[in-house]
Amino acid sequence: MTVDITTAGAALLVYQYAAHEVSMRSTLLLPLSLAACMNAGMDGKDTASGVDDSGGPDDTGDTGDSATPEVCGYTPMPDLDAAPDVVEVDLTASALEWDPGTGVPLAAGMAFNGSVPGPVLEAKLGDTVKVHFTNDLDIEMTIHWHGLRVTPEMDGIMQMMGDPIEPGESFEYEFPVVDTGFYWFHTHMDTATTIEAGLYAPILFHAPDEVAPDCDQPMVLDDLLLDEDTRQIAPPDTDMMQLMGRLGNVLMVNGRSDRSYAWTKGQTTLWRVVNASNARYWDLYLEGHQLTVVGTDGGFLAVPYSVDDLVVAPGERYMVVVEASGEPGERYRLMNKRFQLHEEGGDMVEGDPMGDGDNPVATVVYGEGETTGTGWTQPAPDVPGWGAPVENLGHHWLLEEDMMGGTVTIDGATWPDVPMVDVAMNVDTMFEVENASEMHHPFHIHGNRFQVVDVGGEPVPAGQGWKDTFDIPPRTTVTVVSALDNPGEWMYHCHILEHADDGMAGLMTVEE
Ligand SMILES: [Cu+2]
Repeated sequence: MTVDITTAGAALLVYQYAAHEVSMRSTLLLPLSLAACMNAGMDGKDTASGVDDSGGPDDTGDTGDSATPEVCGYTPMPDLDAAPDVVEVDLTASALEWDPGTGVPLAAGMAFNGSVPGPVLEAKLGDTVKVHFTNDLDIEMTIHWHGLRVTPEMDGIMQMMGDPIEPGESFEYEFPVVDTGFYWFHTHMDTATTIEAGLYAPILFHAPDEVAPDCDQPMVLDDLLLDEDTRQIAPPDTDMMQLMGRLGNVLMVNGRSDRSYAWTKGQTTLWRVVNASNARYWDLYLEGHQLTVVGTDGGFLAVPYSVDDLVVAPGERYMVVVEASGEPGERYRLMNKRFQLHEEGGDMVEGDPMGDGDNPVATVVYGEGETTGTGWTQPAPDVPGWGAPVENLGHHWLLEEDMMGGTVTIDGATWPDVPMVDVAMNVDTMFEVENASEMHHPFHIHGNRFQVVDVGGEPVPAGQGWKDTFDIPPRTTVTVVSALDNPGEWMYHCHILEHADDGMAGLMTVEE
């Protein structure tokens, strides 16, 4: 008689998962903040232990085998202020050798508060956020609160702050919470290197009436380009590869290539997805499940919609509800489809180290039993009022490739020579972004929020959400509208980080 190793392995898996299920069941019944405390360390902390759990590639202790699926949840930064309407946190950027799931810690790794992604900055509408930031790295840096309508001085742009934050120095960031939804923060200097190294973290701002779903899970997507032999971050590519968009050869969810998540049939999961990749557009689907988009960059939608797969451009966010319709004991892979970054038949060769196929990026593992869940209804949408172009054209941007210069220009120039755009505050204003190049560019505008109303001559249905980062497909013009309620001087740029670092950026003044 022979022992079926596969079956034995499965039995072990079920046994290990049963232990987790107890804590997960409790999580389902707890208020959000307490659940988050219980789950502390289930998320980012794992990645911070890269040095001690680097057992090498053969150590399958926490690999995609999913021997120990993680309980849903996230780690918020501890609030140091007892006042109910103040969230005060300590934030430090430092060097950290973290393991992306290859078993080899990254010598050039960096992290916020010792984890990748950094811990969640969590607050609610109306709070005041105070961040005591310390730069423990040996490079100058700033932090950008991506998507938040803060003041220019707090926005992490050196020109508006005065000076960057020098090594060893501190900076006090402070801003009111005027937006709800899912955002992220990251460094804003030498971004292709520092965001790649791990300096990014989620921001979760709750609406006052928000009811926690059974599972509230930030999902930070990123890819790393590692040297095949050393498994260290590869040295800079050729200029041409930078120009084409540098795609990585390791795909990570929440800082690891081997995440697995424990689910119970019947639960409602809210995935808060952000793409922190340098250049990669992700196209996600979960085997056997449907994804329902309930929110975009700037909060919840009036009309949620279902998709088979979800394209997320660098810098963009989506809030997605996934009903746990799988079967107890089964596993389902979260897959990424290859996204064509360049136009089909374009003048550039498409090159993705991950190949042409679909790649597994994480696993959902169902425990035994079912739950009816706590039920979840999304908070009221904060709906933009247009749904169509408006009369007043603020600016028409033109994005063009300068192959000779090895760069992508905006209005014929690169930073800091792109002409200033001047517009008036509190006026419904339309902007057109014309992409005359052969590749996609994710366009990010700081300081204000926008609604996409037209893509390539096709009107976008009303009821879509707020956006601060939107894809401009090749040879396409995208029209967005904003009331521009946040005055000041704001940067706008391509969120392909190599493009931004190379000067695909400009400034817009919103006059009071
Ligand atoms: Cu670009």
